[in-house]
Amino acid sequence: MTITLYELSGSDRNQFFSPHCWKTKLALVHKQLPHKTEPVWFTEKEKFAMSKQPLLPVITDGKKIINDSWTIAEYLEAKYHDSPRLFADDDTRAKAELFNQWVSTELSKHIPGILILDLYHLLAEQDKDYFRKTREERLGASLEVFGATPEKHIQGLQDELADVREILTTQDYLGGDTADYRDICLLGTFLWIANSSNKTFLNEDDPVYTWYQRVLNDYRMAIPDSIQ
Ligand SMILES: N[C@@H](CCC(=O)N[C@@H](CS)C(=O)NCC(=O)O)C(=O)O
Repeated sequence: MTITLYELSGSDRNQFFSPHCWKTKLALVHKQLPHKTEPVWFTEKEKFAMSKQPLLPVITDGKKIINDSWTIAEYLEAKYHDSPRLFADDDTRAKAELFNQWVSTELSKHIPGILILDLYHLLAEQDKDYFRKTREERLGASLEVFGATPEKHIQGLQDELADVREILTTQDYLGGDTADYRDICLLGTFLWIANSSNKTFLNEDDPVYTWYQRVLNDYRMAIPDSIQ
C-alpha cells in the first residue's frame, strides 16, 4: 500500500515550502518508502478533513491517518523498523525530539522575516487573504513591515546556528557519520527558505553551508533542481 503525503503547495502544485511537510517527505525518502504526494492549498482543508485537524503534514498509510511531522516520524520508525533508521536508538530519538523543538521555535523564529513576502507571492490567489490575515495576526505586523528587513533576520539565523556550526566542524552530519532525523529537521527548515525565496541565507565559507550541500546531494531525488 503506497503512503500518501498531503503537503502544502504554492499556486504551482509542484512548489512545496512547508518545513514540517519537508521533514515528513525527507523521512519517507530516508526510509526508502514509496509514497505519492497530494498537493494542498491553505484553503483546501477539505482535502484532509479525514485527519480531523487543520494542519499539514498528514499521511495516510492504508487505513491509518496520521498528522504532525514528529508523530509521523515515530510512526514510520516503529512500523518500518527494518528500513534505514531515523533514530539509531532511544537516546538519539530523545536528542532528535529536543533538536526538533529547538529548530521549530528558536531557529524558525528568524525565518518569516526572511521570506514572508516571497512566500505570499507564490501562493494560490485563493490563499492570499487567508495567509495575510492569519500571519499578520501571528506576527503582530503587516507582511510588508515584517518582511522589510530580511538581512537582519538572515544575520539572526546565522547567529542562532552557532552551536550547530560547532558540531558540524567536527562531524559530517548532526547524526554523526550518517544523517538522522536531526539532519532532516534542519534540512527541512532550510528548504522552507530555499523553496520560497532566492535570498542567500548561508555564506559559502560556513561549515553549515558545506553540510547543506552534502545533505542536498544525499536527498537530491526529492529536491527541485532549482535548489543548489
Ligand atoms: N507541529 C506540527 C506543525 C504543523 C504546521 O504548523 N503546519 C503548517 C504548515 S508548516 C500548516 O499546516 N498550516 C496551515 C494553516 O496555517 O492553515 C508538525 O510538526 O507537523
